[in-house]
Amino acid sequence: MTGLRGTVLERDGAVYRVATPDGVVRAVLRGKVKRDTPHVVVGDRVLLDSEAGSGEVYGIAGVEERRTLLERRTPEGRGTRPVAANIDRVYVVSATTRPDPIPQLIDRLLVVAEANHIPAAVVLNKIDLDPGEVLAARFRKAGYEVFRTTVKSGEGIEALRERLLNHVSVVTGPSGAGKSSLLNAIQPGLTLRTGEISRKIGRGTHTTVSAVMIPLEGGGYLVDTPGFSEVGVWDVDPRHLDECFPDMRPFVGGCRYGDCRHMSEPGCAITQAAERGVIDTDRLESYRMLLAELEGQPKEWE
Ligand SMILES: Nc1nc2c(ncn2[C@@H]2O[C@H](COP(=O)(O)OP(=O)(O)OP(=O)(O)O)[C@@H](O)[C@H]2O)c(=O)[nH]1
Ligand SMILES: [Mg+2]
Ligand SMILES: [Zn+2]
Repeated sequence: MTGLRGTVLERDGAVYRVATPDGVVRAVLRGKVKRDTPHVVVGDRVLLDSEAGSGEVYGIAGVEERRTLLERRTPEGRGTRPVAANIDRVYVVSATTRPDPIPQLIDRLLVVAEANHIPAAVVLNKIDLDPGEVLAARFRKAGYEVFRTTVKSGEGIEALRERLLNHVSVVTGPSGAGKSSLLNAIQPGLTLRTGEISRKIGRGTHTTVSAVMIPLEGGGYLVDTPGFSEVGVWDVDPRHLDECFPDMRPFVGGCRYGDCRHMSEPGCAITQAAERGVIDTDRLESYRMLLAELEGQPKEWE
């Protein structure tokens, strides 16, 4: 006898909310699954026991292999923690102002998506306060799809909603960028909590505390995540970091030395492309910062 299959929407302590063909049910991890997959996350496809136990709570009997996994670094900086599974698109959300955008941070989040082989796009929100055209041009030139939005007038929301349909997408980005506000604007009837921007530090106040997956009217899912205060890259082989930059990709392999790190080596095709203005020097700078970080960080086995 086989049980229900479903998708994890949210976790509340030890209890998971799971969407099944029979509706949303509550479930907890059973012993063996708990040992094999201690961190069941939003987006995980799970198999439930055929019958609910006491209090209408099902047991999670198995977790399907994940197609993709988005991870973040643990606050201690060592090791990673899964955030969401089976995501097929990442939207990096940044405000155009309040809080001030940090292009380098957006680059980092884009690299995390690329490293997980998940296509990524950029959302520049709060265009009612600042049009964000310069920033939009920076990311378009790098090869990313860019959405400019505001929840105040609703400009840009429809274009984003159309792209989200029938996909499993996640929004990520700094606290206060307006991720939850965007989701509320995209999905009528949704009432995710949104927070103020601290006057004192000019940053968001970490209003969203855990990932939650929202079924979209018309098909697809959208995952809201807490804003990151610190984002590291990890599990990326420094030798393949260049491939995580779509604007560098066409030049990878064109350097004089096969093991070129694109720092100051002679005959570097990527440095030359930056000198010609084909690649933004600012983006190359992001690459070099991340490379230094990756090469400096202790490996798992050290
Ligand atoms: N002017 C303006 N303010 C916005 C816009 N979108 C969101 N805000 C405001 O920005 C603040 C932060 O919005 P949230 O949606 O809570 O931001 P968040 O990215 O979910 O933040 P965390 O949950 O902390 O990661 C709130 O006060 C929103 O009202 C917008 O398009 N324009
Ligand atoms: Mg939020
Ligand atoms: Zn090179």
